[in-house]
Amino acid sequence: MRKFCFWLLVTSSCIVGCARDGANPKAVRLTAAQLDGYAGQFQDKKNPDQTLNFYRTGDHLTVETERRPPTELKTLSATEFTDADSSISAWFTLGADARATAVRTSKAADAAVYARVGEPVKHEFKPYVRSEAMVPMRDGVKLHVVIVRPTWISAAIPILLERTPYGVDKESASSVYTRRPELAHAGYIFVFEDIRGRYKSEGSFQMNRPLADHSKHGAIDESTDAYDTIDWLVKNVPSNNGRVGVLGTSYDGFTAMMAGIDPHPAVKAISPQAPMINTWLGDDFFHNGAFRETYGYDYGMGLESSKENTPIKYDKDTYDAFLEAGSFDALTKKTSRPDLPTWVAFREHPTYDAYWRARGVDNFLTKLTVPTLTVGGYYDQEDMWGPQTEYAKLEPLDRRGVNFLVLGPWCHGQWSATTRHLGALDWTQPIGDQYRAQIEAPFFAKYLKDEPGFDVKDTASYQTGSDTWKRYTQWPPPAEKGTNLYLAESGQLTWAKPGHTDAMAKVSYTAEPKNPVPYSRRPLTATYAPDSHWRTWMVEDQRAMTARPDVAKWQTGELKAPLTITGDVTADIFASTSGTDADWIVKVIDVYPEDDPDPAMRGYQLMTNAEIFRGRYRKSFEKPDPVGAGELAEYTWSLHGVDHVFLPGHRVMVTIQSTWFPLYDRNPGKYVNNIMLAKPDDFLSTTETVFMSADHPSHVVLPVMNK
Ligand code: PG9
Repeated sequence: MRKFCFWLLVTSSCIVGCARDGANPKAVRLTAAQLDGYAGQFQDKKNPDQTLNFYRTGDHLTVETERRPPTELKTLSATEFTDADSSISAWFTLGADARATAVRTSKAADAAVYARVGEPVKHEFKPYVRSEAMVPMRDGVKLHVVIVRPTWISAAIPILLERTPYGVDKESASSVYTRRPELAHAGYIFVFEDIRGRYKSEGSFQMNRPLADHSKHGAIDESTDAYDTIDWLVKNVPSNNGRVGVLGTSYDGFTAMMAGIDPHPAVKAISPQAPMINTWLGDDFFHNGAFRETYGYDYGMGLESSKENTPIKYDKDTYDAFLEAGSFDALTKKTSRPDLPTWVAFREHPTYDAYWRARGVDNFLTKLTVPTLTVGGYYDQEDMWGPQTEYAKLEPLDRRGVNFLVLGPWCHGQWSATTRHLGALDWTQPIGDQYRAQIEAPFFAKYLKDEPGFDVKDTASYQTGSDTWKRYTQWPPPAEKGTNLYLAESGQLTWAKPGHTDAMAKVSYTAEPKNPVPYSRRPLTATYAPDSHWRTWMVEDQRAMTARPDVAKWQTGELKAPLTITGDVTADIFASTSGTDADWIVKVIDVYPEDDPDPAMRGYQLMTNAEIFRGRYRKSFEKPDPVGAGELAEYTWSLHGVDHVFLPGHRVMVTIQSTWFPLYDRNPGKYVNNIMLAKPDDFLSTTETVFMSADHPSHVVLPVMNK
């Protein structure tokens, strides 16, 4: 979900809603001399690209950054300041001479501390003017747009459109510089639209509205709404050059993609970033049939309880809340709105049926209409599948060489932030800033303004481990074969195929629905709660999970040379269950050495790939069927793309488990027609067995570049 949070864009510590504690803070007055004591440039040592500049303007303290125009702050106490809508908070530490030595933007214990490094630096922010309009669609419904237009450019310039369900009222010159600094400095007409049925737009909202049959007169969907909006914009917004780019992240990435289907002729480029492409196969709501329970619950309530975003709260650890409720159905029925349309869809359409197929954008990508820059994160906790699949669908249709992909080790949408980190992961450089300045801005400059500078031929990827940007002529890069890494006895991983019989080579563990494996350290909160670790759980140290008896694990010895994997990883597992259904979760993990030069990373277990497969769908996603108790079946599924170097001294670990809670609902272990409605008695403790024999050689397929 896209949130408007200034600090998020400059820091990585704040997740959402950075408003200070307590309501209606009162302003107090400080003298000019006191305020001058806060002046300076402050730098986060861990993220040196992040600087905050404070200085006095009249009787106020003002803050600005490279990407945030000057904003006057209210004084709350001798050390605390906030802005008009409490979205910015600053807590200063003062030295003996009453001058600020450091500032924090959050009271959280792990919040970044910015140390004073010099005099404040001022930046140039050229002026934009903001206006609003209601734009008529072909069926008479009017959609609300905010238009932010540069007043410092006299020539006709292109439009950049973003269509969102998250509200556009806060968009302004300041938000444009904050969210898209490079594009704002380059000069575009920015247009933000509330999609149908959201915030100030008319009509009714439909989650991931399916593509309509465009040959039918009056049919509407996100593609036609984009078309009608663009038609109106090019005719009504002064000084536009008749060229439009459409971009956005996540839901807005989906709407950007939809603008590229049967596009208006003025659309010259699109950039779907972390686009939701198919919410049953691999994006937000299900992965390979396993239901993303907390996310489905929170997101459905967040978007469908009203026209505006609804914040979600739990009064306990969500692990306990979902466990005690028993099933998704039971939990939703405890609320006053069990009838939210997406919740009803989860209950009534647990399999990949016509309902979900109609919402799968991948099913409709039959043409590459305009230059397309797709962006995705290897650690995207919401829409990792979408970008990789969308690019792969469009690639064979690309006759002009205009299908581009950028992948990096980002969490959902993190390329918009200025940071070098995701959780404990240190990329050593500000790769989001680099992507925006060196790829995104030149992409739009090329296709909307005919300017030189865009040099991506096909794919750009930030490779972890080596910490370098790579360019590839296609994704996955050609001429590399997958290499099988086999699960072997005594917890070994071997490149050689095992030779043992089934009877000798197997490992069993118990899947216990009463005590499922948590996906992240507890306590767990609402997805977007201020203290949530939703953004970073994919890079969390896995040691607490892999130490559990219900997680089977295998690892290589210490690597003598770097092992580079670039491309798609696949799990190919032979397994049986004592029940009649089971989930299989395979993780590939980079185990850092105990003597790693970085003390924080000693023994760290970093997931590079992970994915779930729900056993009942092993033959078909449309027609699930029970697994025979003891049936030895082969399960093959994608663990997605990766670009990572396991360094010498590290080990590769593979783990298998059968619960991943409450990220995914619990598989009862007993085949029930609709897991959403499973009753407490349906949940069985089952024994899962993984085979490692010559006939049934469970393995992962790694796209090894240099073994
Ligand atoms: N991942 C969010 C989403 C997109 C589409 C459908 C459902 C959820 C989002 O961040 O917008």
